[in-house]
Amino acid sequence: MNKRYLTLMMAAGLVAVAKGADSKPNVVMIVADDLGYGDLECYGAKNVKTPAVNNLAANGIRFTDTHAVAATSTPSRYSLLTGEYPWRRPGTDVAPGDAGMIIRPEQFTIADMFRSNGYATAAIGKWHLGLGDKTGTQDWNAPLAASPSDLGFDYHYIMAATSDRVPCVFIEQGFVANYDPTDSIFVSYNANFEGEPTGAKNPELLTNLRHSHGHDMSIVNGIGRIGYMKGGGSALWKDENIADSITAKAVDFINEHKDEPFFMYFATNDVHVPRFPHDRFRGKNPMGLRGDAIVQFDWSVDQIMKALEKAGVADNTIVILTSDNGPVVDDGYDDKAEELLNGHSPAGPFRGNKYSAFEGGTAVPFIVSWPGHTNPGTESPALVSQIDIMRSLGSLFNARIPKGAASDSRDHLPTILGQSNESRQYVAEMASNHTLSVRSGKWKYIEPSNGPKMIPWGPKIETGNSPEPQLYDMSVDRGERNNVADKHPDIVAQMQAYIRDARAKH
Ligand code: NG6
Ligand code: CA
Repeated sequence: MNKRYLTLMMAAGLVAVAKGADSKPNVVMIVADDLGYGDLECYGAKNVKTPAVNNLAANGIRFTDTHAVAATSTPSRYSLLTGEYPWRRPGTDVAPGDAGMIIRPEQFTIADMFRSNGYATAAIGKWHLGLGDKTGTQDWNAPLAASPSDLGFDYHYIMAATSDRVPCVFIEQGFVANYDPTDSIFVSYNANFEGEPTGAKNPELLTNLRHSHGHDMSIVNGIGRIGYMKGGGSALWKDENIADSITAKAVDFINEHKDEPFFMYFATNDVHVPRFPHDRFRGKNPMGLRGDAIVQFDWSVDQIMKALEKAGVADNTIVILTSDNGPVVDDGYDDKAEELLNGHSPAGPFRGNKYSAFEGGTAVPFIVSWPGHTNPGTESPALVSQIDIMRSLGSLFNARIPKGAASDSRDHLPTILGQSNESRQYVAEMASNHTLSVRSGKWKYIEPSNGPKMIPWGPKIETGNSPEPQLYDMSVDRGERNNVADKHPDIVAQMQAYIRDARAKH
């Protein structure tokens, strides 16, 4: 088929995907943090308004069965950005703020894929995949030895880990943003620095938020953190301004690259703890700070959509909105998230939350919009895994991916663009204790694992652990209440075989 003919057919809506043609739409991937399947109005949330996200869903496809690869951030993001399951690389569990860079510079990432196809690329917001060479060896007062610049990102403005972990500064192009030469930065995850207060010893200095569990080490902006840091001066972030800072950088990136194809990974801090949104988002819902953080997230989405519109590129931009793992209510700060739920179910119909092997651990919102290509206001029941995002997007422009890279990712572009409801045959999900679960067709299988029934360190979350194999029929039991493993030994065997295969080195 010649190109002109293909273009004509596309214009007529006859061919929705321009495979092999010069199809280079911009891609904006918005990844929220700990935002649950039930946390958005368009996914049934009643206590909080999310008009910008609703609007995105109204213009695109709302998926009802999409999964992050893992129930915590680092392994989930590792998979999203590399197309490789996290258990293939040791050290992909929740990373401290002084972790060495987990994705190695020689690895081919989703950013390398876009960049090698002529895209400008950016990572803005939460990183949580390590920086520099080796854990604990970074000099935060000089350019870092390794950063997202080595992973295919032309531009980055990121938090090293999470907002509850030191260092509490942004890193821009491999160096502390707004570096304050009068106040050198030191970071340790082993010991405090002499004379520095901690949340444990100086609770009177916790003027903005108190911890409920953990988070009692260094105090920055009146909030206790995980890890110790000293210095930072004017480079230290203020939690209430994080959404403003990262959104402004995202809008700048859009404006600066509107005349060329761009890929932007926009990873919000919302709605991770410490939840401390800007005053202007407060008190707009009955759920307190967690609800306010959802409102703030929606505002960021709105700003990005407006910026795309204003730059004249909205029609040529695929926007994907999702989350890195399931929700959590009390994740270590006394923000009254649990007391103020007012009937809200952060994980929607699912059992378990973040960390869990139950569906609430990895079931995430997933919305895809590409004006003129995605059918407005549709819903897709297809079973989708974030592991496939890399190769599916690469398929837009027939990306060449080196042998061995993105080895677990598969091209499901027609499903992601809503042209097909074809599901991934098997979707693997990893709980925080590395228990693997599999979804396939109507089945959900959780492999046997020892360990406590509840998360032992604070959050009130069911782990999904059981020494017995668990099998649930999701077509009638979305809440995973009725274990039917005994009745279907053949399905159990098939699921176990898949896990053995997926876990094996290849
Ligand atoms: C836990 C933290 C939790 C959160 C999580 C990582 C404690 C007691 N809890 O260890 O607050 O930071 O790690 O969350 O320290 S994630 O979404 O980035 O994976
Ligand atoms: Ca997370």
